[in-house]
Amino acid sequence: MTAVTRREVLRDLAVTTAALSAAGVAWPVLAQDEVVIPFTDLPAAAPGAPPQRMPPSLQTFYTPNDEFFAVQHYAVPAVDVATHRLQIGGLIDRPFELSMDDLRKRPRMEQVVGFECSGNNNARANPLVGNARWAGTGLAGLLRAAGLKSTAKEIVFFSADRNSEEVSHGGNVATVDQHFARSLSVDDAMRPEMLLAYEMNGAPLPPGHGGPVRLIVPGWYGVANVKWLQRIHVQDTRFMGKFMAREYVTLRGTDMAGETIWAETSVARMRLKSFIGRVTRRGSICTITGVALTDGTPLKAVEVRVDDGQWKPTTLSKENTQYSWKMFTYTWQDPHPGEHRLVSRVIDMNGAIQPEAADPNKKTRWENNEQFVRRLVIPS
Ligand SMILES: Nc1nc2c(c(=O)[nH]1)N[C@H]1C(S)=C(S)[C@@H](COP(=O)(O)O)O[C@H]1N2
Ligand SMILES: [Mo]
Repeated sequence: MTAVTRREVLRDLAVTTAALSAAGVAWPVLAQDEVVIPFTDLPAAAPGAPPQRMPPSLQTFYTPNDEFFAVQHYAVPAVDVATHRLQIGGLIDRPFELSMDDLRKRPRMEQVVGFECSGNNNARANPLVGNARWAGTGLAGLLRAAGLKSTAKEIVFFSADRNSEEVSHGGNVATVDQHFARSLSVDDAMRPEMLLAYEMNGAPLPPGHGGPVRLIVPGWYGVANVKWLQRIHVQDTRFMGKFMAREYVTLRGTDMAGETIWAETSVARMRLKSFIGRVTRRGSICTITGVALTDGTPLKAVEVRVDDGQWKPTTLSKENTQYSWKMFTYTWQDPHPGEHRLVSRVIDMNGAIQPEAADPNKKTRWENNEQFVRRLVIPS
């Protein structure tokens, strides 16, 4: 994939990834006689480009920091670790600010969290996904120390990155400077898994991934994980910022007592999803590897189907945790030479099944979770 192709993934978003520049360098770790079988459902690599290497490479459970995708809507802001302050204010008893040293002195918490950008889609083979071990301090403890007032309803997370935005409502147009910001309800923000992260896979959080400190909201789509966190503001009204109420909004029709009601919702918890990302061959045995994503609801199974065969159970990685991506493998014995179709589906504890096709009642481009049929050719 070229940078241009990747940029098209999200059209108006600035998508960068170190994996692109490293594409010719970081090769899959393969056993001596093991080869990667390329998918034929992807656009062909440009002449001279390294052979197909789709992110996620799925070679490892933890995505290396320099291969983890990055999405930002504005320029990466220059944040000085030594002077950076995280400010907490609004409807709290004790407004305060914290240096990075202050944050590091607070109780340490680690979480393995995998997420995808809600703009991922099968047509582009879902490259915007990763899994990492994040470390920092719990959000709930910090909010408790601040003392939420009884009127507090919503917690807003403002970043250091900002841009001039034209805002138009009711015929009035204003151009103002706005920070990237997202919010959580008090109930969501107080959940024990919410994390203010300053480390990624054991290293200080890299600037490209929101360093020195970002919010990690396990089980939610990427957009919730506010990078370059600067200000936490507690308020008693709904936050209506660009990335809550104008962008990252899904329009969906739902049946309510026999009538289709069209409603818009802010992108939030991840929908049940899985996809195959890698097939390798060693002699007569192929290994199919993929990942599943959930909102934290425990899984029942991930299944794989080859061509028109039965759905077969896969093996789930022992490293999977509640909020990690769920890696799975399936051993495909003696595949016949020729063209094949491979597809996966995930089923959760409540019996919900990843849908086969896109929801015809979803009219917007976020939150795609339909099954992804992969194609490849087994050489004779
Ligand atoms: N401050 C800030 N945080 C942000 C964004 C941004 O543009 N600015 N993009 C969001 C989106 S859309 C995604 S998918 C994730 C990507 O996180 P990553 O770049 O570490 O992969 O960051 C989120 N946090
Ligand atoms: Mo995103």
